[in-house]
Amino acid sequence: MDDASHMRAAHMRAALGLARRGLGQCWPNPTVGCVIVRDGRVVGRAVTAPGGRPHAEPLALAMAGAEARGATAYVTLEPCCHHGRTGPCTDAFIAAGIARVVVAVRDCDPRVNGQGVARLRAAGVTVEEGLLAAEAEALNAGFFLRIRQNRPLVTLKLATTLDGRIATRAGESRWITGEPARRAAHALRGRHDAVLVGVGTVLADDPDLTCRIEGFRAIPLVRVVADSHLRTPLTCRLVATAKEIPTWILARHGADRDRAYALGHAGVAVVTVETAGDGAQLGVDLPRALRALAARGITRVLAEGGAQLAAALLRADAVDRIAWFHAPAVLGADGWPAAQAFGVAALAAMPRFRRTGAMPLGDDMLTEFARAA
Ligand code: AOF
Ligand code: ZN
Repeated sequence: MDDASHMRAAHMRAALGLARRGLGQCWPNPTVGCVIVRDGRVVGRAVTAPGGRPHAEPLALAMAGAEARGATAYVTLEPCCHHGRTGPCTDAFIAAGIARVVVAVRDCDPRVNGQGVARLRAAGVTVEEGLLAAEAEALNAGFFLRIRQNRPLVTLKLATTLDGRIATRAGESRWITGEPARRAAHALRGRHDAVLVGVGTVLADDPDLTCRIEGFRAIPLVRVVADSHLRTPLTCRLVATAKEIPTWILARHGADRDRAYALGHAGVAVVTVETAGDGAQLGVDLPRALRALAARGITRVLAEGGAQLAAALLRADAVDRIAWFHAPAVLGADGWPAAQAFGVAALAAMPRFRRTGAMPLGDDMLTEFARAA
């Protein structure tokens, strides 16, 4: 690589770093980073605002002011060309006199999908595509899945012993991993749109499911419970705080109406999901439940347990990534497993993943995986 391409990659990497800050906060929109460079100097930089608007480009342009004329803009996603609540980003670039736009990946939203690039070129702007495309694709994997497959990205979080246990035989589980790992788990919540648990976890732990890192999030994390028969107690913490923090329950079609009404009155959104055939262990058909979440705009879900939910997601081939926190401890076979049985007989049918990262956290480890291609 020559100096110029090093600099271009560095600017795009900076734009990706900005975009990363928006993870968990921009749904239903993607999080986009934009860096504007004039004569080798960064004159504007921005990320999509919380809630998904304004887009990154007008924010970066506002920072650059008159210096945008003749400058190069690095964007992690193709600029939009549709008329949303504000004008198209392509037109904002053109009006500001941006000379060159470097795009990491195209926006698969059918309103854009190549038309943003075409519009810029038609206006005489030089457009270059594909710089750090794989990184940009992975960063917005949740948004791309929502648009292309009508489902969000699912990250399964597991916190276990070395032998994959999550509680003693008496059900004691606090705490298997140490403080640094638990903080990292909260940061993980911070980068997802929603956290998903099975009703068994609500009944056993009465969790808050919030991101308890001060200042990490500008919009609240949506809390979702898979609860086919509406067994979530009206007195649990999730319901008690549902008016302040978005709380959704995924229930079977035909679940008790009075309970649905009472939960709704408490501020919970009860989302009913049709059940079909092998609607599986939780009674909620998970692929359909995930589609229901995507329809509401969710792009990134962190599934936190329990063992039934983990098994049902794995069986449905719905796990895209795994964040595995493991402590240097062993519980043995009478400890509770991280995933219930889900009927794998042949190794060929076993869900497989590839390792994408590993990080020590005190005595614990976080190992990250993505679906094997
Ligand atoms: C950009 N820059 O920062 C983002 C973009 O509802 P609207 O009008 O906000 O449009 C949403 C669409 O805009 C979304 O589906 C995606 O195609 C694009 N998001 N585009 O130029 C941004 N967040
Ligand atoms: Zn835009």
